[in-house]
This record gives sequence, structure tokens and C-alpha cells, in this order.
Amino acid sequence: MSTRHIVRLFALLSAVALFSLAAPSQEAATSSRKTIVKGPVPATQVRMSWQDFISGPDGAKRLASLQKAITKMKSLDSSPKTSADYRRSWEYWANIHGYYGSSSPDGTVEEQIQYLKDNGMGSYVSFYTGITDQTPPDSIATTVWATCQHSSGPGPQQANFFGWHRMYLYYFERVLRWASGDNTLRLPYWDYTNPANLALPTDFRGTSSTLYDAKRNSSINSGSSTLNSNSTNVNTLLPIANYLSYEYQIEEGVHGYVHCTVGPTCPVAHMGDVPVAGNDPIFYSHHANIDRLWACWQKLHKTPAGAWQNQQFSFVDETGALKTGPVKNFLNSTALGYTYENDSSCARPGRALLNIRVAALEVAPQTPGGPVETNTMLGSTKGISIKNPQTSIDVAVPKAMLEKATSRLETAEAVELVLRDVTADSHPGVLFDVYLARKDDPSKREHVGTISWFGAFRKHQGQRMAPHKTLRYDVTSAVSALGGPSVAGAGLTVVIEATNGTTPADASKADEERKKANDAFRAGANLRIGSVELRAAAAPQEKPPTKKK
Ligand SMILES: [Cu+2]
Repeated sequence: MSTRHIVRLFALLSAVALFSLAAPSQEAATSSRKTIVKGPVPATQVRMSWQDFISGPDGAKRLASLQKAITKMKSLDSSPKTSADYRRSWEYWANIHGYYGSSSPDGTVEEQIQYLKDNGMGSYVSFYTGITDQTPPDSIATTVWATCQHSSGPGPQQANFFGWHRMYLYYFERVLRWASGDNTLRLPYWDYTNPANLALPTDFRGTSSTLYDAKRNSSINSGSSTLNSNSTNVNTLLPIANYLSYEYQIEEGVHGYVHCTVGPTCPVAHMGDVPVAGNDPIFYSHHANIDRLWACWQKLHKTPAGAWQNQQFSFVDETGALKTGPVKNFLNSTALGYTYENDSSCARPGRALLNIRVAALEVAPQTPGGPVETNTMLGSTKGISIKNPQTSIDVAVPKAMLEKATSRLETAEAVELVLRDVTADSHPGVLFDVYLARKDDPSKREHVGTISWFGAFRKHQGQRMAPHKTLRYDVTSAVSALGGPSVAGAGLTVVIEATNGTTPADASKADEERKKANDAFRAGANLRIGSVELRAAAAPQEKPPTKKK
């Protein structure tokens, strides 16, 4: 037995011990692992999209239940710190995701404010008014607070982003039901992957609502801007069969984008800053949608075995009892008492992707020694420094190669853009839209992705960790839209452009928004991209023979 196995066995034994101590008596009598996730779960109910949740004959009743639950949880913030009531409070649940304080892995509020001041983001300090340092009051809080899993944060390389957050929402939802007295209550999801729902739902915007949070991007909060439709499109991700690739790309893509755009940016309270993100009511409907995107994937693919399934996490339930269990008990949402209104047609209408395009994005992320590429390099530009709000990077591709790759787009060839080893010294102050453009006419360009910074530069053993992201975008449709084979003579340029993530409802305000983003861009962050690569994936019979290991 290896040391690692012993450590794991020990973790399992301590978890079982903790569970037996904390479980309510009727559950302790049958302390098999399966009972950990059971308990008083009522019949399966549907987690609905926000729009449907508030509509129909029962819409007003459902909304009232949710508001009642959140109001009740907030009222418990002042409960005695070691009471079960405090473990059912809003503050406690936000602290499970993260908190500031001298025992927090993220340090204190004062340190965060100093970080913003030191890094040209002092104008955001006012977002920390009213945010205070917290201290875990007992061993249960010490166990469960600040345990969220993100691939960019401290912790194992395998993030367990989906697993941890599904468990978090499951126990949070149990507390919501307790607080509302409504056993049918399920979390509604904000389905921004549907272009009809890019605006923050109105009920979150009324300043007197319990769903309102002033610590957001003011234009998102007023409805004068929405999310960007391109940044929330997951069509090219859903077909990815590699679980860890899909998880990483959802986390780094749409998940981080929504955090930093509602934020008002990263790392700023609430939504843009990991330690305090759970204070905003929209957090839970955002993450219900992320959890749904996992459920959508589970409908399409077989979940692979992996050490991530055995990883154990601890939460508290609606009785205030500590609950510990492995992620593998949370794979089937029906057993947890919910299904999603839509988990079977999660892509936007359009053509189905060909397998070759999927293969291009399959590479497992963050593997030690770097990912193993299975597709062909068309061309790359190395060592890019982003010193301006807008940077154009020409990627030289031999004409014959680009001709070959573009002559059979979508039938035999797919094109992928890889931004390898994206890093910086501190937060760049803005997000970045990524465009693919024609070199001969840069006004012809296609939006292919958005780079965001949620959870970047978090502390690990006292040091702030710089992110090293490798981002991959399927640009096959973009190359087609730019003219297909005609780009072979024109050449291709990748444009990295500062953005605050929003799309103004009034299109004539676009220039104003761009100017705001340009002003917020921080050259001092020293953003660098190791290499910008265009790669081609060919249909299987055209693949060069792979080397035998
Ligand atoms: Cu999140």
C-alpha cells in the first residue's frame, strides 16, 4: 500500500468517524456510505429556468418561497456563532465557499484592499465597505469554510470544480427548503446560454428585493447592459467527451466569464472575488446553471472513473449537522431530489458538430508536463506581451497548409486556436475578448472566446499564485465565416481586446463601453501569452500515424 493510499484511507476513516458523530440519530443507525446523501429528501422536483420558475399559475408562489428562504437565512446571520441556526444562515453559506479573515487561505479584507491599491485597482475599494473579517467559531466551521474547489486556486490539480459545487448547491437547497418551509422548492437556474436570457433577471435588480446586491457591475444591475452572447455559447464544448477537458473549459470559460462580468470585475466583490462571491443571491442561480451544464454533459457522455470521484468534501445540512461524503455519491441528480427542466437540448440551434472538431478540443488540461497534442500545428507566434488594450497577433501559416485545412472545413478538417500558457503578474483589470480576423482586412473578424480571471492570483501557502492557463477555441466556424479557403492568401490575425464583458442594450453605447474597458486595462499586469497556435484536426483516416509508446 502506497503512502498516498494510506493517506486516502485515513481521510476516509476520519470522514466516517466525523459523520457518525454528527449525523442525526435516525441516520446514524444505518451508517452505510449511501445514507450520507439520503435523509429527508422529498420526491424529485424540477430545477427550472428562472423565467419558467416565476411564470405560470404557481410562479408567484415559487418566487415567494425562494424570497422567504433567503430572507430567513439572512435573518440568521446574527445567531449565536456555534448554533445550528448560524449554520443555516446566509453568511455561513457564503463562508463555506470562501471568506476573509486571519485564518482564511485568502487572507484578510485589509490585505485584499491593499492588493487592489497596489495593483491599480484602488477605485474598487468601496466594494469592500461592510465586508468584514470572519473567524470560524468551531471545528465544524473550520472543516467546511473556504473549501470551494477551482482549478486556478490552491489545491490538487484535479479541481473537482463540478463535484464540489454540486454538493454545495445540494446542501444549500436543503437549507432553502427548511427556511421556506416548502419541500417542493428547488433552485432556479439562470440560463444565459440561451441568448434570450442574457440580461440579469429583473427580480434580482429591484433595489428593495432580497435578491438584489449593490456589489455588481452597475450596468448589469440596471439592465442597461447584458452578458455577451458569444461568451456564453457552449455549443463547441458540449460534445467534448473528455470529462476533465469539459470541466476545465466550462470553468475557465462561461463560469469565470459570468463571475467577472456580474462582478463588477475580477477580483472585486461580490461575484468577481472567490472569498465573497457566495454573498450574492445570483451566485446560486449561476451555479445551478453550471451544474446543469454538467447534467447536460452527463446525458451525452459516460462519466469516467477517476480519483476525483473518491475525493470527500464536508458540508452541513438543514439540521446544522456535519455531512461528509465522496463526490461519487453525487453523480446522479435524481437521487439527490432534482432534475433539470432542460438537460437534453442544451446547445443552441444549429448544425451538430463533427467528431473531428470535437477531437480538436479533447486534450486533457493541466496534465503534468503539459497537454499531449494530437492535432497538427499550422503555425504559431511565441512570446507575446499584451501591453495595450488591443493587440493583434499575426500567425504565419504556410499558404499550402492553410489552403488544405480550409478547403475541407467541417467535412475533413477542423481548425483550433490555442492560447498556451497565458499568465500575468497581477490582475489585468479587464477581461479580454479573443477574435480571429483576416490579416488583409482586420474589420472582418469573428469573436471566438473571452479570457477571464476568476480565482486567479489566490494565495497558496502564503504566496499569490500566478495563473497559467491554456485556452482552446474551436475556430472552424470562424474560419468559414471569414471566407474559408480565401483566408489562405489573406492570412490570419488573432486579436486580444480589453472588455468589461458586457454588451450594452443600446448598441450605440458600444464605443463608450469599449472606452471604459480601455481605461481599466492595466499594462502593469504584464499579461503574457506563451504561444498563439493555430492547429488543424483532420478526419481520422487523414491523421498522421501516431508514434507507438
Ligand atoms: Cu463559481
